[in-house]
Amino acid sequence: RPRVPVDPARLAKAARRALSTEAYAYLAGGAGSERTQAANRRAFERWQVWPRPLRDVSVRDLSTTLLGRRLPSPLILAPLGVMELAHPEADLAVARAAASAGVPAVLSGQASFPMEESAAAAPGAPRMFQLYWSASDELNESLVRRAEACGCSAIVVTLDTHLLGWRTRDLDLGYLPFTRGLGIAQYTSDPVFQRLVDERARDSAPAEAPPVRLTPRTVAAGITIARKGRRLTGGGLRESLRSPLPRAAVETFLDVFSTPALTWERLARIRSWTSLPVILKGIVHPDDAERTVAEGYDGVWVSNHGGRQIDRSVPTLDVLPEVAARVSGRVPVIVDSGVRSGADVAVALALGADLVALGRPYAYGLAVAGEPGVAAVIRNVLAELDITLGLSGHTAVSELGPASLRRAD
Ligand code: HOC
Repeated sequence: RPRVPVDPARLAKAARRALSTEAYAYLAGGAGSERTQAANRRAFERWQVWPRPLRDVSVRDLSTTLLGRRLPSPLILAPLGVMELAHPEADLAVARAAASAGVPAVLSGQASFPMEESAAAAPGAPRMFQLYWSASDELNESLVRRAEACGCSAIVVTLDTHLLGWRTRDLDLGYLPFTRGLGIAQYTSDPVFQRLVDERARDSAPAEAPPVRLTPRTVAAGITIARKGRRLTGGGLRESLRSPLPRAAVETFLDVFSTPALTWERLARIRSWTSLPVILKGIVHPDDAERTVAEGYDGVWVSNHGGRQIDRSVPTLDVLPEVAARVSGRVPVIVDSGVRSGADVAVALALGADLVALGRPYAYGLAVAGEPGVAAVIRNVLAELDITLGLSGHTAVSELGPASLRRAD
């Protein structure tokens, strides 16, 4: 079994070695000159844990609650798309590893497996669904209803991707994932999406072309080929796109994905589709956090999409205290972007987060060793959080606060 480095920098290097150039670029890359990614990390570097010894910390409690559910720790897995780039078992491996640790997984809207398959891979495990609000509200409704049916306990609406960011690494490499039909399994397994593809194919295919028949397994030949090996092979994938079937699906996806017209008013339609709690992800301004609560949503997720959407965006850790000051105690505050370790989790909690979401490190664990790799990364982050808690003189994550930290000069 491949060794999964404990050190976050060595873990990223091991993932780079395990992946094709395109796959690593997609997972590791950010927007523009990747200044937001760097700023996310710098924001963590500005804080130091301020230890208080001689307190009895022999019993420590990492547990917390989210929307009325007790969780073993404040860690959750952020939704990451196109995980088949990292490993053939993709979302299924992630769902299993998260379930073994009791860590909630947020099933990605850009997943490589339909949400029902991820749910079946980890029955009873805590899970949520990430909705990218597409141009078709009929499709959005269908995705939300499927999420409810497969046991998701909340819908996380991602609000920072209404236009795809300027991803320089992907642009230079030809945008492999989305031009080749990867990461669109939630759509291709959806009856509304199938109908949209059928309509598109009918309009554009020659009369003698076979009728379009989509199944989660067959729609994008690219997906099937990518699952056969760890490394993506360009020739086979390009060949597969000669078929009208994946092309129609990919084109339909690209048609509906961007929704720059989304507003607070339109977002409110989600309330007629589900009674599940709705968490808004991509909130970085305190006024938007305030409005999230005023409009009756159930959680604020402070995120800049891991620095993947805007170059020079505000670092999430810098705005977290201002957001938390406005909404803490009324709705849960979740934060992501730049979290690499258990000590990072402790800092984010001390600055006002109720839960902290981990992204790239678990994708790297997946790339290096599949499900055990994800499990190892989760284990390491939680172990370091526990040690940081104890060494700084706390017995519970709820004790972490501004007094636990000192701002670096
Ligand atoms: C063309 C659709 O969250 C990412 C993901 C997925 C974005 C959807 C792109 O890469 O950050």
